[in-house]
Amino acid sequence: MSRALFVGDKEYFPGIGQIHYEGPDSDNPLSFKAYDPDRIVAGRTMEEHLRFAVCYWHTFCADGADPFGPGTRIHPWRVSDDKMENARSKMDAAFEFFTKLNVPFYCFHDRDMAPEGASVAESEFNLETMVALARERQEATGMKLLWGTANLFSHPRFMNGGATNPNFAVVTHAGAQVKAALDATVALGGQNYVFWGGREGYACLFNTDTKKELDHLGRFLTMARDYGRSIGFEGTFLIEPKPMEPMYHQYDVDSQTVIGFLRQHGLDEDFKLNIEANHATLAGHSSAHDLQMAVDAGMLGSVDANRGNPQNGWDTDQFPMDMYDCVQNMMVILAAGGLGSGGFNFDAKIRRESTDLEDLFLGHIGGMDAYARALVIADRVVSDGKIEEMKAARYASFKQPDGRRFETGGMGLAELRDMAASSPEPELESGKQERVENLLNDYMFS
Ligand code: XUL
Ligand code: CO
Repeated sequence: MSRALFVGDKEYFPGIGQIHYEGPDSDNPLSFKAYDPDRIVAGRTMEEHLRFAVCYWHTFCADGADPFGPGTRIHPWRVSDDKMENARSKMDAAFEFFTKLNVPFYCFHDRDMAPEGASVAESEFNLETMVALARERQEATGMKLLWGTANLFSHPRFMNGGATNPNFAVVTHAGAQVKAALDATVALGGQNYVFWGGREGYACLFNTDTKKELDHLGRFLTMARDYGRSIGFEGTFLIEPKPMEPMYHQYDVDSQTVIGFLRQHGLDEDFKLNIEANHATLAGHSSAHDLQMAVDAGMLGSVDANRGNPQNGWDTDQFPMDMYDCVQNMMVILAAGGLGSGGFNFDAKIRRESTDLEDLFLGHIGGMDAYARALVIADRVVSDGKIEEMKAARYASFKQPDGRRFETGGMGLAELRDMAASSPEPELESGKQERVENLLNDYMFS
């Protein structure tokens, strides 16, 4: 059954139809060259593997404004001075975009979808009103919600943080927003709920009680978990690590920091990680590293797919297109058995200088094709098994009886010492880094 590509009498992206797979030989920029939703790779369709999501904030809210100048893009869904009327037209534009792009999922912050009101109750009412409309649109289009979240960083009251704010009165507002955003996520059948630290961090150690703030964060997340479960949220709670921006120090620095925090607070059964490529690079890691750390802990939840700019450390949120990064990320994800209830959310924005409405499509098409290509290449790497075999061979000594005994706790430090003393100097064993890197190029380009 073919579905209407937009609702009502206004089409926000005229002249653009549904984007289809046309293959690598097509010269139509508004087509997929690699992303073929029904193509089977490693036993699943591309759509099932990649579970692409469009984010509301960069795509429909951000107009290109930066600290040096105002927005450059005109949003045709800004139709009046009435904020709720704009929220409705924005939603129509959003669902038209989702349908035309042919993605299965979307993600939103409460404030992306519904404007803040003059009171907590009015903000809740605004969100409930928009959620009711989103539900209708989801039913009409088949779109699903990958995750919802609350914006605890834009309003001036959150300048010193939300859950970690030194002022309890602000913490209550953070609680009110997260409660409403959880209600919204459940009402929309959201498969996950995300906490990104926002301003959960600090600027100056002299005026900050870090222990207290981190304890408050643990308490707050526990309350959110308990509330979510009490209203029937069965999905995964996700924390999205980021080391800085906007705060000088953010508490959720990287995968390993967050994993330790979740375990310390007994939250590791309900929470996993949402790894954003550009956040990992801000932390001085590759995104594949942060993904691997999450996989090793059994806590990989979802991905915010984007990239930074290699020339600076900022969170530039560009669309992914660096194939080495995409392939390395997909290798980790595929070897781990996939993303489960997570997906690839494009937390990415087109550049300030990209001012055509069509550019929103081009950015997403490029990102989707990049990860579709990466999936095919990663499948080649993983199913061939050569790189994995080389990795395993480096640890072969732990398959021998003494190595096994060391791993399983059957040995003390003194015995370890005696073995060193009674054995010849270990032979140098090459890590063969160049060999595996060359192999990766072979998989990518031959
Ligand atoms: C900010 C960021 C957020 C989260 C959701 O850097 O990544 O958009 O993904 O709050
Ligand atoms: Co993000």
